[in-house]
Amino acid sequence: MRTSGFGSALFFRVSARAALAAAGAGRERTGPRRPPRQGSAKGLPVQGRQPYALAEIASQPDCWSRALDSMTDAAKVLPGRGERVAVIGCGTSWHMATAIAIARQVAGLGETDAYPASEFLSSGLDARPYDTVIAVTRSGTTTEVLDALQGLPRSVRKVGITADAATPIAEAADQLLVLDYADEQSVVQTRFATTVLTLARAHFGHDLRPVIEQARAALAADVDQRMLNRAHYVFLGHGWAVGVAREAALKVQEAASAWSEAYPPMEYRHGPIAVASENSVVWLLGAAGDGALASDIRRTGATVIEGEADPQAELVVAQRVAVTTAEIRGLDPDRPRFLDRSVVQAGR
Ligand code: F1P
Repeated sequence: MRTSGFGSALFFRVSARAALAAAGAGRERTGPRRPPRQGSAKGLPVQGRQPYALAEIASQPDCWSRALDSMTDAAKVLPGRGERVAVIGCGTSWHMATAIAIARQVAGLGETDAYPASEFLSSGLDARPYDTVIAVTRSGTTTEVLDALQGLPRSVRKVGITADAATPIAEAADQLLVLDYADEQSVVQTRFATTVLTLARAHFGHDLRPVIEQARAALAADVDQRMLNRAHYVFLGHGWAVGVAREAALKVQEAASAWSEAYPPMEYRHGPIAVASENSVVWLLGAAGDGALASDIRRTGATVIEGEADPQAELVVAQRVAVTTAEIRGLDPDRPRFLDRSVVQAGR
């Protein structure tokens, strides 16, 4: 086994086979690890405990710091300058893939694309001459992600970023980055996703220390009451924050069963603004948009939130809005309706 100098399994680089051995797992596929069921039925409120998601959201600055401490090892696995890269995932992991791909490309480190893993093979994207394909998957069990990796030629380096090495991603990938310290009990992903993003952004040269401080401040502050329990949420994010905006919208859908959308800011006036009303909250992540956009949106009656922090720190606030809104609505934010930790297709 090739491991990092950390001397622990908290964050390490191993060959795929060694990862399975390190986790004490056999070769057989393991099912998704599920949080203990405490509610009376799917989607019903859970009495007597705080949602796991709240503690997981609050732990993000610590997880991000831990990721920064492990950058030397991460850099051995993450792609170097000039490599042609695709980043794939499903759901939250796809949105993080989008943010990572745009951030890398904008940093001038090489061509980088992002795709939903479910479209990768069917659209013939696997035929493009990628040097490295990175699969982001907290569970390590998502069928579309595993299929996409397994369909690639041997010449393509396959990197898995996961929270659980004792899963099929260990066989499907050539190399793993394991962020088990960022794994979650809640079905709804928060800290795993943002820790992956932290790792990638730091690798691309972003300074994450101020972002960690912004997130700590955001966690210490009260949530703006105007953001809670609204009928309609819109998140606007520019550049790599397009992926963050989509992730914020997904959190609101998953945790709070609320209607949400996400766009690049300058797209919003090209149609979607027609839906906005006094029932809407429109959130410009990282003060996205030109000077006139916010006032154009205000004319619809919508509440406009002009974020001033780094979009990744603002995502922490959006996660809190989603979970708090779920609680107001009597929903269990840890166990959204019809969702499980991962989608494992029948018979696989
Ligand atoms: C991906 C995912 C989650 C989503 C839901 C189903 O999981 O789509 O993002 O919230 O729980 O699974 P993974 O491949 O990152 O484990």
